[in-house]
Amino acid sequence: MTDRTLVVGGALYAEGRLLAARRSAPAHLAGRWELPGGKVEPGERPEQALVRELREELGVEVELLARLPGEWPLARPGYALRVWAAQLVAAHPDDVRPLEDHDALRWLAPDQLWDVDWLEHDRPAVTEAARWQAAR
Ligand code: 9L3
Ligand code: MG
Repeated sequence: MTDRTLVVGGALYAEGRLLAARRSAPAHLAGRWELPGGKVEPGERPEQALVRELREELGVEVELLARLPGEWPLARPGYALRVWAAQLVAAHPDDVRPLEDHDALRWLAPDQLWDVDWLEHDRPAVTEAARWQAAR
């Protein structure tokens, strides 16, 4: 039995750009940017949870490409973040909209990765995503 809660995030790429999503809630996270995703539910595999979260939050179907190496503790005690690189299935990046939990999206080119105010604990994941993309 573990009391650890796994949070999964997507490093979602389209046309060489990484999606950053600005949180609208809760208040202490609002305005900060993240790799979209959320909590794994009981009985769910992390990969399934990520596909579900990106469908709920962005209305998109995604294909997971690779688990990025690493797992990062989040500000909430007992929470840890794992991230997968992913790509859109049959959708254009301009058609992706924030449906819940976010109020803005940006597709960041490699030289724009640090233009947004990422949540502290997402920064190492963004670094890993950039490394993964550069090696592709
Ligand atoms: N969180 C941090 N970075 C991320 C994600 C998807 C989530 N890339 C944090 C914010 C919340 C917790 O994990 O404290 C649960 O996320 P959500 O279910 O509210 O998206
Ligand atoms: Mg979420």
